Amino acid sequence: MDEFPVKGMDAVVFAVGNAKQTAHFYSTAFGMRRVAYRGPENGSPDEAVHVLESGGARFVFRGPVRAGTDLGRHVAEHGDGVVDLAIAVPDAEAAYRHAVSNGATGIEEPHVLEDEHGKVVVASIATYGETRHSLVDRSNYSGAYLPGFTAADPIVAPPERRNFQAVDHCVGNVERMEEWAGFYHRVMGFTDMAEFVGDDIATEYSALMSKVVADGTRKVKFPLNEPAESRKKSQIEEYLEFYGGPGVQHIALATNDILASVDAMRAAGVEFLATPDSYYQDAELRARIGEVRVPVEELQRRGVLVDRDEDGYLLQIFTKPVQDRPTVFFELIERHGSLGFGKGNFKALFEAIEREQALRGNL
Ligand code: TYF
Ligand code: FE
Repeated sequence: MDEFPVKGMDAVVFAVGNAKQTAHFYSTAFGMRRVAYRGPENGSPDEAVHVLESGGARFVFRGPVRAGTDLGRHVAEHGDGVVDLAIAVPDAEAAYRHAVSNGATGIEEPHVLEDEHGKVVVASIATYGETRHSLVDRSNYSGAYLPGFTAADPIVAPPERRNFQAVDHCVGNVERMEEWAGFYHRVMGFTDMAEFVGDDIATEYSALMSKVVADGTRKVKFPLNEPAESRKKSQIEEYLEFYGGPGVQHIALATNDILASVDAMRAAGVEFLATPDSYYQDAELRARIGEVRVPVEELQRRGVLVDRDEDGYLLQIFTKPVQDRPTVFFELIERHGSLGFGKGNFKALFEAIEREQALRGNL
């Protein structure tokens, strides 16, 4: 029996300086639809919260409305960032008890939120840095998000085609990868996935170590990065310095047409990392990736990366950081069988990240 059953990601919750404008950006640039709101108008005097969706992916943006709040302190310290990787569970009470009895720090005891649309049970535990995991059971709820929120109109008419339909994985930058992998093993019964970047690769070009923990069904996947010694300053070191400690580095969003999504998001002003033409001309890579669903020239035109393993292939591309600080960014990923994370692309990807790091004067 699964000791910590999960249903998937419930939401990615961000703390931001201005939730109203952030909700606008994710509506117009990411093509998300606003579905719910809570703020001073409906019983939340200290913060405004906008809830946006794209298929099964749900982002929640919290912004301080007045001076002197802890949310405002969080934003001042870390900049815009992720405060909660909320996990959907079938039993929040049982999940919380399991976590806490295995060493997790409880933040919120299980409690019931109720309104005319039903009830939601929520609890939360601490993870790396100031990040938390809420454990959410919304199986008896039909409202827009949570009790206390009202349904809200989209900010702009959402595009006919979604740019993404689910959260594929959520990556944390930490100081001690093994310690946090152990936390997920112990507290949530997660296990390691095959992808592992150790010291060997680290010193060559990546300046990081990385491993992936996931629940038994592989619906919730959390890669964890740790800075590694190298000639240059690690991109993870840069994150830790500018975020002010451990936190969420990137959110990968699953799409079924990465070409259309990149085109739409780029046209709306989202900046993606560039991939040099040499990547696509590399004979070894061309041989390894074989046939994919579109001509390689289509990938090259947009800078989309390809990786293949024994199960299939994946297409992926990364945005530049989406706020002034070089911290949180996004990935679009289109999977065709592969369960990996693009290990074959690490060299090209990390070189692209380092070009940006150098432009910022942080390499
Ligand atoms: O999630 C992953 O593992 C991939 C690759 O700093 C990656 O998206 C790993 C580390 C990193 C950026 C991307
Ligand atoms: Fe990723």
